Amino acid sequence: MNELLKEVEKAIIELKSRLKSIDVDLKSNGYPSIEHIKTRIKTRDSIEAKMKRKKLEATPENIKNNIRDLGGVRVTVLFIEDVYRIFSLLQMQNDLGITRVKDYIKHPKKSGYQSLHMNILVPIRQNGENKKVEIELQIRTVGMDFFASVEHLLAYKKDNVADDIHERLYKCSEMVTQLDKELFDIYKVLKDK
Ligand code: 0O2
Repeated sequence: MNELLKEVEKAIIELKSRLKSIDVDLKSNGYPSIEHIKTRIKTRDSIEAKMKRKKLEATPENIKNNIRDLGGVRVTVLFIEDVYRIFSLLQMQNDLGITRVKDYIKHPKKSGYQSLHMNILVPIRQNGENKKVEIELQIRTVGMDFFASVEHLLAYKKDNVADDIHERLYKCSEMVTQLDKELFDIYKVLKDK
């Protein structure tokens, strides 16, 4: 298990460094830069809970084959356009393998949650061997991130939340969409001047 988590940690470090390098290019080409990069390794409690939900024994082999977000990287940006720009810059890096994409921006979740998720095979070196380790990257706007954090705190995976609270939260997500759009329109007006 320690070996596996060490690999995951290295993959996170590598992906973060790629993202920082992308950020340098964004800035030098006059695009808005990345706001924040946050990383996490899934805790042992959270790994065990997920394995329990999947009704699997928590052996290192099972964990490796069934939990695809042992390592997580979250990037926040100002505008939706920046989300997809970073995505396409990552797609151009041939040694990174994007294995799965879930676009919760084009198709928001019932909760109102919006974010672009992808699983990426990241090259690392471990015990003298070249390996690829899969981790999850989430990219979203600062507004979507604000919504996701509050919704996570109040309602995500909670079963005692009243319908009207879900509805009010959903309306907040619509306001975030509106705010993201309006701020981007203003940005474009001033930028294209
Ligand atoms: P936590 O508590 O954040 O660790 P998978 O096994 O990868 O196929 P999974 O894990 O459901 O299925 O994948 P998905 O949909 O890509 O979700 C991954 C993470 O996105 C979740 O991690 C949450 O952090 C976040 N997320 C997904 N849906 C919602 C939502 O409706 N609201 C909020 N606030 N966050 C969401 P975990 O492990 O489920 O939870």
